[in-house]
Amino acid sequence: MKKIAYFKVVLATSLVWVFLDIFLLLYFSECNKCEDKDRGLPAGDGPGVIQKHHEGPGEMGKPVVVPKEDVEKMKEMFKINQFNLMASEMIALNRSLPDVRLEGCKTKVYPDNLPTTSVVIVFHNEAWTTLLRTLHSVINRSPQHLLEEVVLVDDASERDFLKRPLEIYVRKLKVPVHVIRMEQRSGLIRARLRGAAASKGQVITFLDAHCECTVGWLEPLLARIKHDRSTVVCPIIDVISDDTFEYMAGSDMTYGGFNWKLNFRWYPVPQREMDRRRGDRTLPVRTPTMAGGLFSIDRDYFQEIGTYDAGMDIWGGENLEISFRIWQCGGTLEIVTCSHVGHVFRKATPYTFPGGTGQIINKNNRRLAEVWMDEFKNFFYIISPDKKC
Ligand SMILES: [Mn+2]
Repeated sequence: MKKIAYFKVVLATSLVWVFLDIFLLLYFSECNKCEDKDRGLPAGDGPGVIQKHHEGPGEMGKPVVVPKEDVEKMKEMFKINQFNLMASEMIALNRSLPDVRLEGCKTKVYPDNLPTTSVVIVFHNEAWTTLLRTLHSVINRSPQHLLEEVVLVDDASERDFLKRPLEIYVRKLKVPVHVIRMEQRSGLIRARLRGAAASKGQVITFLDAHCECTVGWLEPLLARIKHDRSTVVCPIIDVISDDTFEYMAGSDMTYGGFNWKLNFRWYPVPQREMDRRRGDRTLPVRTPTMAGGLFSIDRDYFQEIGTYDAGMDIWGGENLEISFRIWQCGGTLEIVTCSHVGHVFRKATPYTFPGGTGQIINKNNRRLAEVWMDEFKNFFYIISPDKKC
């Protein structure tokens, strides 16, 4: 009889523990308390997020397949950042990527004494996982002695996880990461200028907040600037799918141009530029304009050319403005084909601007035309007669 009583006590205690475990599991696995606006922040930063073994979703840049039962939820979450946030949350913050460089790039040797760079990243309501994946890829794929620091500039985000949780997270990283806050929504240009002013590397590298740097991305950029500090350099921008987060190599056969509406456009690299490089595709391409999100520039040269047009608002036109400025102030703008950085291209902007996007881009483009285009500005006004004030 004593044995049975003993057994009952053991069973009862075990059951209590089992129920407690189930309760804890259910409580923490369901994110009951998450508000919609805080989506994008994973439940923790434990081992599931930083992966050591590269077997999880999205590794080697593979597309992520969302389970059928989650498709409706996935579509809802897509609206928050205009990319597949659910897929992004499934991928490790330090996922592996393929080496997409041309064979000739993999064996290039760069000088030891390259200038150091500060990486400046502006964000506004960015998702936790895309921002942190950008950061980890910068830190993990840059030689530490070349990376002075990372400066994150928060352009007045409203999401709580981008406040203190972000500051706590970046403290444990092996590279100094500073978080700077704009007091009010200031736009890309003024936020970048603030980040640049707060940084100290000889080179300033601007990146978007949803990028992934690949192996060997930094050295070829810095080598060009060391060779000639009036050279402003862009990597090849690879495409990270906004639907699946698949990593797709960009082409070294396109460069930046513009149309007379002053929209940035990609065009095939012309034969004269192929000839100038004697057909060697691993050599940098001179490009008329840059896409804008990703480039490196010598700090002093940036000052000499007068930085950006700080009168431009929010976003749009600033990439052509700085392109025209570089060429007309005696500099050179290049796409360094041995440097690859991925960027999540979106079909729609998730950002809202006071007065609407159209109005802001028109204003910025008018400034661009009036300052840098002399009589060529007339093409712009003929194509877009409503833009003239
Ligand atoms: Mn972007």
